[in-house]
Amino acid sequence: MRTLIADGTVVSATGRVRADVVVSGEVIEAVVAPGSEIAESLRRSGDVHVINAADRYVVPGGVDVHTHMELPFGGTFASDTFETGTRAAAHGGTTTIVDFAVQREGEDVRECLDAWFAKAEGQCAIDYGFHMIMGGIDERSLKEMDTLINDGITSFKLFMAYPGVLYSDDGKILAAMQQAHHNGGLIMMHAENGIAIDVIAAQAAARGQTDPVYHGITRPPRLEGEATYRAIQLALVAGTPVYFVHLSASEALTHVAAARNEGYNVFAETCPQYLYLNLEEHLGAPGFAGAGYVCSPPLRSRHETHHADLWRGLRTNDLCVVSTDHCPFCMKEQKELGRDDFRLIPNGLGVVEHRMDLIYQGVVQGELSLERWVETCATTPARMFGLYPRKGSITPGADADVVIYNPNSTSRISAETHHMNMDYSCFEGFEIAGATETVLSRGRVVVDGGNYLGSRGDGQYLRRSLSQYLL
Ligand code: DUC
Ligand code: ZN
Ligand code: ZN
Repeated sequence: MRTLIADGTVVSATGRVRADVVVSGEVIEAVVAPGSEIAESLRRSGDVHVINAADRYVVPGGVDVHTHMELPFGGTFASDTFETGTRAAAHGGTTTIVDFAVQREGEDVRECLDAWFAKAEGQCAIDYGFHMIMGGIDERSLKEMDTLINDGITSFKLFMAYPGVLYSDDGKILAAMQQAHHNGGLIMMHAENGIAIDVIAAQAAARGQTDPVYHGITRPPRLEGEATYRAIQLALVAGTPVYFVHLSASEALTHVAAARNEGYNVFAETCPQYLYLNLEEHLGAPGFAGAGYVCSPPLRSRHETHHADLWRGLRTNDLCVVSTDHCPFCMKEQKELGRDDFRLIPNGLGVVEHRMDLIYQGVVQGELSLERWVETCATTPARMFGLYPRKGSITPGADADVVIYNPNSTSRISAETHHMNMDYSCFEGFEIAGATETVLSRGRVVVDGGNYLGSRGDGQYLRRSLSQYLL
C-alpha cells in the first residue's frame, strides 16, 4: 500500500520545498514536485491513500534521545510506562525515542540491559532504542561496553551527580572515556558536581530550608559549569568526544562553546524546560506546587542569562540537540514523597509530548528557523546517535516517520488533555501556535486529528550504529 502526502512544504535541516512525498510500505519512496507524473499516476491508479498537506509543514518524525520511561528513582518509578510514554510522544510528533537502561554498582550490565528490553518489548507505540547508564564502572562493566556496541547500544551515560546512587568519580569517568575511545561509543555526561551539591543541600535542610525551591538553590549553575569543564578536560585526555545531556546553565554553555571553538568534539543538548521554565515562578511556586518542577539540573533563575543563552546556543549550534529528559512523576504519592524535605522529591518532569510544539514556538517567536527546528529535534539527534539516515530525514529509503504540522492551528497544553501518565502539566495553560495533525510511524498513520490509531507494540527496537560525530 502506498501513501501520497500531497502538496505540503517539506522541511529538512537544510531547506524547505513544496513537494509530494510518496510512501511505500514502511519507507519513503520519493520526494517529488507537486503534480509530477509519479504522483499523478498514483492518483489515477486509485490504489493510494492521499493525505492533503496543503498549507502544512511536512517534517521528519521527532527523535527524542533522552527519555526515562519507568525509571526507578527515589523509591518510586517514573509514571509513564513504555506504552503510555511512547503513545504520548506520538501524539506530539515524536516517532523515535532513545531511553536509558540502568546499571548500578556491582550489577551486571547485560542483565540490566535485558531488564530494560523486557520492559519495552511489545509495549511501544513508536520505535525505540537504548543508551546504557553506567552507574558502576569496574573492569567487568568496562569490557561489557564493547559487547553492547554490537547490539546497537552505542552510547553510555555517566553521572557526576547523585553520589552513592549513580555517581562516578573522575577516575571512573576517565576509564569509561578511554574505553569509548577504543570502542567508538559516545559518552553522555550528566554534569553537576554532586559531591558539593550534597553538602550544600544537607546544610540547607539542617537550617529548615526544605521547600522545593531549595532543590534549585542548592544546585548552583557554577557547579554545572565546573563539572562541564572537568568532563571536557577528562574527555580531551582520553581522546574521546563528549556529549552533555540536559545542559541548563550559561556557565556550562560557556565551557562547551570554548571547547568547540578550540576545535574539540564537544556536544550538548538542552531541553524545553530549561528554555521556558524558571526557578522563581515554577520551582518557587507557592506551597508545594514547586515540587512539580523538581528536576536535575534544576530550572534556572529568570534574573540570570541562562534562558537567552540557551536559545542563542541552539542558533549557533553550541547546543545541537533538543531532547526532553522525560521522567514524569505524579504529584499524588510521588512528588509528595518530598513534602517535608526537597531532597526526597523524585527528580524529573514529563515533557515528551510537547517537545516539538514547544521548540516550534521558538520558530514563531523568531528564535530559530524552521530548518533549525527540524535539525535540532530530528536530524541531528538521529545523526548523533547512529540512527541516520533511517530516522531524522524525509529522503528516499528512510523510514516513513513523518509529521504533518499545521502552522495555522492552535492548542493549549493542559493535564486535562495531555496523554502522558501525569496528574499535572509543567506547561499548564501554555498557548501553542501550530499543531501536530497527522503522524506516520514507518508508513502507518498512528495519530490523526488528535486520535490515536496505532497499537501497543507497533514500535520496534532500533539497533543503533556509531555516532556520525565521532571524528
Ligand atoms: N534528572 C532528572 O531530573 N531525572 C532523572 C535523572 C536526571 O538526571
Ligand atoms: Zn541526567
Ligand atoms: Zn536523564
